Amino acid sequence: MITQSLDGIWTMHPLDKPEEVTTGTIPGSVYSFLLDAKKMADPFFRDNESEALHLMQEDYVFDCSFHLEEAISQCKRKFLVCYGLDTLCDIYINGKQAGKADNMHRTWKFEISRYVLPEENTISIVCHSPVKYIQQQDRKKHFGGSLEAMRGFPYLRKAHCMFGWDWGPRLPDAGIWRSICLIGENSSSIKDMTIKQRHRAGQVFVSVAVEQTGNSSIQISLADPEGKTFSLKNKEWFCIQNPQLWWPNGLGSHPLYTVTAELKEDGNAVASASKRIGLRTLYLKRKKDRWGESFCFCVNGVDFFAMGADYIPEDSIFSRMTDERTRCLLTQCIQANFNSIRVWGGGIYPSDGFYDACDELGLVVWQDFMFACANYPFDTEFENNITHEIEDNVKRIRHHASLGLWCGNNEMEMFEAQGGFESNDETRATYIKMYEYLIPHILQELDPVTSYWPASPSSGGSFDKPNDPDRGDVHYWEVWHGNVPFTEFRKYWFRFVSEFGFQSFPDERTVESFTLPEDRNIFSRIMEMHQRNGSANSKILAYMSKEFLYPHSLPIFIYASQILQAEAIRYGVEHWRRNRGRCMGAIYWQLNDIWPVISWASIDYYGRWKALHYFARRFFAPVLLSCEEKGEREVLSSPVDEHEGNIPATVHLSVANETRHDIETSIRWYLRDAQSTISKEGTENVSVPAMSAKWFSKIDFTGIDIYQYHFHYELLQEGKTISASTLFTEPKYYQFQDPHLKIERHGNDIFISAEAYAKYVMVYSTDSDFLLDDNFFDMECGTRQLKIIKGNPSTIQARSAYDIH
Ligand code: BMA
Repeated sequence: MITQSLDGIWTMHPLDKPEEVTTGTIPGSVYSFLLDAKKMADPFFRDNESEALHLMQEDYVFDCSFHLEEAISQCKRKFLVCYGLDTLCDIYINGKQAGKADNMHRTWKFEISRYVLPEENTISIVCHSPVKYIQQQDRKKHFGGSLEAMRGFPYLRKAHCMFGWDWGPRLPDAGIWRSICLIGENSSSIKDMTIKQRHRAGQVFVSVAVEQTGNSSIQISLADPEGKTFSLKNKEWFCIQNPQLWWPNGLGSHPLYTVTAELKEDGNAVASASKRIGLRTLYLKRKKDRWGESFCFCVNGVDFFAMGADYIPEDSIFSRMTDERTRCLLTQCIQANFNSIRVWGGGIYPSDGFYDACDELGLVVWQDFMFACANYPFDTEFENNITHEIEDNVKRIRHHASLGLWCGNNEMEMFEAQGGFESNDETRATYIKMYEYLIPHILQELDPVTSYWPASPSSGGSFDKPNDPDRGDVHYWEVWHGNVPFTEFRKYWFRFVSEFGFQSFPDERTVESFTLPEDRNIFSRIMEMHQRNGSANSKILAYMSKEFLYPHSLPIFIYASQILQAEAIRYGVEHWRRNRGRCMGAIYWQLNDIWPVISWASIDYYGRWKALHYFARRFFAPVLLSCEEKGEREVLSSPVDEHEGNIPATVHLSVANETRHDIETSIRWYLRDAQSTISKEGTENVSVPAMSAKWFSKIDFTGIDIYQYHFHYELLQEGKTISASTLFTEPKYYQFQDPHLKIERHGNDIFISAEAYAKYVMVYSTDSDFLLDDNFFDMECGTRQLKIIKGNPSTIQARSAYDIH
């Protein structure tokens, strides 16, 4: 097999305006070509999105000429292989139609032997307007779906969120979004390669099955992580002694083995394929228990608590999502101690680079199929189309060590059950066909090993209470969408929370990137255009009014909104980790952003960490000391009740140990006032078995002045002190003293000192981005040392909860 890449320089023009030619780079799109050529305004700035959307009313043609390489020209059969065509495309080689495509999630392979000429050739790909198409189809018959997306979106196998979402703009771009190449084949080629594993004590058996077109001899080799190779026979079990097992982040290392297959004719290699695998067992474990039914991932026989967030596409201009950028994002998941990530169904099946990085970093992937918040026009053609899509992606992804679960769709079982998105008996019948018949049948054939879950959330399928708190996974949105206070999280012991979230504003400089100075008011039209969830800016204010004093400047408002978000999510995660065993996963909504926007993300479009990401680094730490406090916030909702004088002030400490080692350590606690003066203290030696959570001291301080005293607690862990604090009242009522925060920098070391108790200390710079080993933390009077782990700011400042007024 010989490959000739067609990536590189192409031209593009609107179908009916051949004179308007733009040169650009493939993989690329209408927007990427026009943006690179400075022929369109940045769609992320102010309200430019509308103009950009308008451009997609047209059809566009992408052209390129190529010289067919001699080696391919001599091959018997020649193919055009497109790894991503977005979406309604007609493909012409030398003016003759060689193919058609209608699904951006598929790999398209067209035989072009009879169209291609020995030397000079042209290729044209016409991309038809996705907007016109969905509008036409929707007029014929409407299928319900997410209201933030354009009507008719379920008609196209194109990332749904390109048509708008409650965090994303309507930028339904078109183009050649992944690589494109020519392939020449003479005789044999590898059709498929499947790899199986069987685990025994101290041994792993591996079998590789290579399917080929032709009768070449097959050579298979296996290289261990150190590069030592072994040769294997096709479809026969090979025993690996002392296997190096693959573990998720925090549980062990992530060694990878490489399987390579070669087809040989007369001693020459005519085709080859190579896949990296990890030796592990990994499945979704469900067992009836006293609460209902468990739902947890089990790796190499060890049940673990899944910790992570939901992933959405990283950029509305898809060709800007490079493997390097993705790896950088995933590395930041590891920096926040994630062991899992959920790929949400309204975007794309990520690139191979995404899964390679997850394999190397130890991130277990919950992989939705690309169906979300929609009813689909299911007929034979649609069935065929999605069957190919599922086959392509399952074959591409199934061997990855990181693949933890295939999931049918996002939220549709729940919406069908509730009658949402215009669901009816017909859509429910389609639902069952797609997610409980078609997909499981394809998986039975192509990947019977990886667990399958029909929907997120689900309790197992067939509309049986999909969001049941006692079985399956849950999307819990009463906090936020339902406006209930985040203290509600503690009323639930979900078995696995795959979505729950809280919005915040991104960094000031991110806001500046899409606004003019006059737009920088949270209720301005431009700010609201970058807030796609109804009137959520006022929702943030409503939640904030319960926690903080009114912030008088935009920077302080942004800071307070980020703390609010981080506190809300921490409140839930810590509770679920304390109840480890009953709950076995907390995946918050959402990791990242597709554009600069106010959203639930913990890392914004520019890669800037919100307070939540630093909080995640602490609340997802393998060893977590947390405190279930009861005070004013937890018990009383109205300030009127303050005067009744019976507000409790109790604490209950817990350690969650998500490591494979027992730990022996000690806990120290203090009751302090705003000057950090200690009025009570205690210590406790604790031992916590591996993979468990344990409750410790329950201490009652009821009667103290809750506006003056706070609880400070520490865990000594491997020579390091992990410290946190809690109030018994809302931060707005606590009588903070000015901590006069001071910063000194020596190289990458920062020393921050406080003259009083400082809560939510944010260390920041207005001149550049940087990352610290900790931020948005609480500190008592004294000095704390921090490390810069990325960036080199020229000025550094700090603020704390005292500054919110
Ligand atoms: C969930 C997701 C998304 C959505 C998010 C926030 O339901 O599946 O569809 O963006 O909530 O509303």
